[in-house]
Amino acid sequence: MNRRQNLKLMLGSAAALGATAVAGGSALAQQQGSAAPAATAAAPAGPFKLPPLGYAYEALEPHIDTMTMNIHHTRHHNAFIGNLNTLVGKWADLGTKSPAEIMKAPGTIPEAVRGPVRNNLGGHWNHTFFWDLMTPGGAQQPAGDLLAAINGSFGDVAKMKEQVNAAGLGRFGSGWAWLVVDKDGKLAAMSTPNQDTPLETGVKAVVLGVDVWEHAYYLKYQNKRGDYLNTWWNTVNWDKALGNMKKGV
Ligand code: MN3
Repeated sequence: MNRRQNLKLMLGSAAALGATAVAGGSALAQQQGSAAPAATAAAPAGPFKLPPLGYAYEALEPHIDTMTMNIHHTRHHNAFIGNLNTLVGKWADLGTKSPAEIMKAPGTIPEAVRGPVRNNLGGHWNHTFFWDLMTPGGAQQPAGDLLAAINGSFGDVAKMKEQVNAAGLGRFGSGWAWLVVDKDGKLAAMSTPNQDTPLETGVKAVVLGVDVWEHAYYLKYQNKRGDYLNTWWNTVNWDKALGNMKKGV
C-alpha cells in the first residue's frame, strides 16, 4: 500500500467513526448536555434499560473527568444491560424479579446462567447505586443519624473514610469498596471482588460504595487508586447516603 492509499484509508476510517459518533451519541449527548464521545451500538432490547444519570457527564469535574463518566456509563454499564437482555432469554425470572432480590440470594439463580447473571446483574446494581450516590449538589458532609452512626462505629468521619479507602486499596484487581450497616446493625467498611454486591453478605443497608475497577479512574489517575479514592469523597451526596442507611436493603 502506498502512502496516498494509506492516507485515504485512514481518512475513510475517521469519517466512518465520526458518522457513528453522531448517530450513536446524539440522544445521550443531548440528554446529558454533553459533547463527550459517543456510546457504542445500542444494547439488545429487553426489560433492562440503561438508567440515565441525574446529572451531566461533566458535572463531577474535576474529581471525575467527563470522558471517564461518559465511557463508564455508556459503554461499561451499557454492556451489562445488553448482556442482561440476552440472558432473559435463558432465565425468564431475570426479567421479573428485582435485581436486589436476586443478588441477595445468588444461589437461587439456575446454575447454567449463574456466573453471567451474577456478573452482569451485580454490575447493573452496583453502577446504578454508584451513579445515584454521586452528585454535584447535595449535602457535602454527613449529618444527623448518619453522622451519629459514623461517630459511634468509627470514632469520626476521617477514620471511616480511612477504612473505606483501605478496603478499596486492599482490593487486589477489580472490585468495590463499601460502607454498609452490617448484620449487627453497626456501620462497617468492606470490599467485594469483581461485580459482587454486598447484598449477599446479609447486610442490613448499603450506605455508600465506590468502584475501584481501573476503568473508573485510569484516564485521570492512572495507577494512583489512592488519589482517586481520596478525591472521590468530594462527589458523595450525603443526603443520599443517609437515605440509603434509613431505607435498608
Ligand atoms: Mn465500573
